[in-house]
Amino acid sequence: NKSVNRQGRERVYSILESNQFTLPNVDVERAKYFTESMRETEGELLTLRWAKALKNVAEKITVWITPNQLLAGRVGMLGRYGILYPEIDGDFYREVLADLANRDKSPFQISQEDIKVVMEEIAPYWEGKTYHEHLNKALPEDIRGVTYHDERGLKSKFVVSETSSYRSALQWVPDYEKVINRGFIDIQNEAKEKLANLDLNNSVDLWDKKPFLEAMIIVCDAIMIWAKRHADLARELAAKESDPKRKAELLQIAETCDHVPAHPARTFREAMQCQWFVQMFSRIEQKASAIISNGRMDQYLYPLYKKDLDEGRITREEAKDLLECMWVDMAQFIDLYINPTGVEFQEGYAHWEAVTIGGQTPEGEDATNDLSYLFLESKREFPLNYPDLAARIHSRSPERFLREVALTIKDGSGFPKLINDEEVVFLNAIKGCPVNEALDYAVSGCTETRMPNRDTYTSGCVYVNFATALEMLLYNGRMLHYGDEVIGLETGDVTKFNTWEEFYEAYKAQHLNLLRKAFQQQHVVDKLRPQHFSAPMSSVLHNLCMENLMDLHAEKIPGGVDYSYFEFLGYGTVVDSLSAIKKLVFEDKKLTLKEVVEACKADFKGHEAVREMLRNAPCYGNNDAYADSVAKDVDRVTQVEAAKSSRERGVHVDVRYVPITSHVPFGKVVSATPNGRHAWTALSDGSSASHGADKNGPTAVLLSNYHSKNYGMTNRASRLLNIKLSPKCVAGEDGTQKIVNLIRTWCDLKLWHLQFNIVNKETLVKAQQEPDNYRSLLVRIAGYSAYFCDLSRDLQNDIIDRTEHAQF
Ligand code: 8X3
Repeated sequence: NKSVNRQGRERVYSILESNQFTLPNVDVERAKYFTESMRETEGELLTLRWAKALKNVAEKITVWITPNQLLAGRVGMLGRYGILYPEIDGDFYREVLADLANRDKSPFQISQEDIKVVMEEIAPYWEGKTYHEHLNKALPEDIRGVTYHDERGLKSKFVVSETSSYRSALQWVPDYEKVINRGFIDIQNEAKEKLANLDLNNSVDLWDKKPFLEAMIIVCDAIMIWAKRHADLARELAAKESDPKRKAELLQIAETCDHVPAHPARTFREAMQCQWFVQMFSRIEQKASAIISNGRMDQYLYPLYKKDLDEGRITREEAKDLLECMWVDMAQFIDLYINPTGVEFQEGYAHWEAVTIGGQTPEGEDATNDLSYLFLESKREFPLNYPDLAARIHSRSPERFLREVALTIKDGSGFPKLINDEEVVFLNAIKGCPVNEALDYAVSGCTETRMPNRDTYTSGCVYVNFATALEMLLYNGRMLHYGDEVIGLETGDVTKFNTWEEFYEAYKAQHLNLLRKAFQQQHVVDKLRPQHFSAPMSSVLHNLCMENLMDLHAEKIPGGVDYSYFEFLGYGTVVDSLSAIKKLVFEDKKLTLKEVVEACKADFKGHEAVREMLRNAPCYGNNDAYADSVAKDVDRVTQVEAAKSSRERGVHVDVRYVPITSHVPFGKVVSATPNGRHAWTALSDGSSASHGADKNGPTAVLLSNYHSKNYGMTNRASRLLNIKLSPKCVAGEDGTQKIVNLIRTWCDLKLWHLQFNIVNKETLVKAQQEPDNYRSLLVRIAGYSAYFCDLSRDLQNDIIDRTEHAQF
């Protein structure tokens, strides 16, 4: 979004520019060698089969060193690439692969030979075995009815959408620090020792623990073999290299890969390479949400960074170069969605490999250090959309940190997003995490957090389109998009309700009906996940898995804290609609329900005056007590039901308001709503106000968010909050200070998340008209930034239509 200074960054720009806007390729090797091994091991413990499959991949997959790179390792061909996970959704290949390059959202290319490999060597094995097929068969008919819109479950109904069949788990953060400090030989020795101490006369030891520990040993071998192959490749390339500078770099890469991740890292460079191997190998292991995260990089890298600086082994600029080398290779791994719902929900090549900075130490002291500032500096000077950067803020965050965060936000590329310790630490601790671990959380996704040795895996969560509950109320259990099909409850003729109480009771019945179906769906998902997926590397790095000798995909791990999230979609849309009806129909009696329904049915054509009245009713996002109290009650009702489900299922069932890009496809099945929203347009996103409804500035947005929260209840997690500001209103020193003040207010209010777009409407509209001149314009979507021109027209319009606050 600004002109950048390339001096000193020739290396990373040369790598970036060789592929930045190219169409990503599908690389089939991971799927091929994974499948090859899985054919051979049927009947064995799943964790052992998975470890053997990973070893087969590690031994056979092509190894790469990107030209000019200082770090070795990628898991696919040169350029931008994505890989396949047939165990999840291989049953979609027939429908999707041939047309991948032509789809309008997140296209990929795949060669004809590779399609042949997939269709002949990979897909046949998985036929009838994929997770998605099993889920489609296992869901009871009434749950399927709100989930899918066809027999094979290839099309979402966009009412109660499951997301588990395009990812094996939600985001994850491996314990990188453990590998950096101990190395895989030591980690493997721990498994060997446990194996030696088993009592093989005991059936559990023999049949469960022994194969599990064998799997742990094999997976450690796998990653070390893979690393060693990079050392060999670097030496081969060095032997052929004529440029002495590059030759020396390649020899250094060889030496580094000989040492890590097998042994503890001795230098910052080795720590970076070790982390990169673990990160990349985790992508071979499984598809956890949209890429696993980087954890608290400014914490676990700091000791070796400081040591190298103090001992003169590295300069600050060289450290930054190494970090940026990681960013440019990270930007080449593109999370590939085969499942069409995944494509709709994760538009613009979504990714959230969050790097967490700032926050507190496990002892509760401020954790900010020189590396935290280095990450912010790098983001300002090299405004790439990778990695996703998350700043943890707490009540004692130093002024300098907030100022540098504000300066980075002002650059307008959407970084960093802010996560509030004052909310997250409390919630993690109250749900059973030791407080020092709760203080040591890392950001893992759009807005989610993880404690690498306390959290357990969470299934891809359910997205509930609550704007459809409104429609089902207006049309007696039906939706205009789906005609006469009864999808919700038949609550009767809506125009017959005489009081707000009767009307709201009927809304709640529709709302709770969807919610109960969502929880039942999620319970089936939680039961099936461990039958289909395993994660040996993530397990060997998790203290509780190694204590209990259980795979991290197990349904229950003793000592673990289990979360099960669900997404509330259309919060602003629902609240504004209810608030308008309460005020205009039942209190002021300016409209009848019949008039509202007729206007909505006609998408307000010929009913423009009604639409104006509806739009001018009290709206969420203005610090308006009327609308905010409706918002608070809808959240309360949702949490009461979630608490019930928590008790039934023994997991923390928590509401989140995190849309990614689902509010666009969800809006496409929802006709006009009583807040004056036109049919088939986007719903409100996350916990943000409806488009254009928030008219009182950003502080009022924060206050509405605050007043609508139920702080006395705990079945809550992230509330994603987007705020768009005009560049002018944050210009200069004054502007920086205003952002700092806004962050302090947000922190005091204990809101979970905040992120900004700083861009003018005119710029966005121009970018739509002249995409070639705006290729590198980054915008904030939902927990990640993407290139505006990579987005569909609908999503572009959604961003254009978000309220742009011009002053505060
Ligand atoms: C983004 C949302 O669904 O992956 O973090 O948790 S989800």
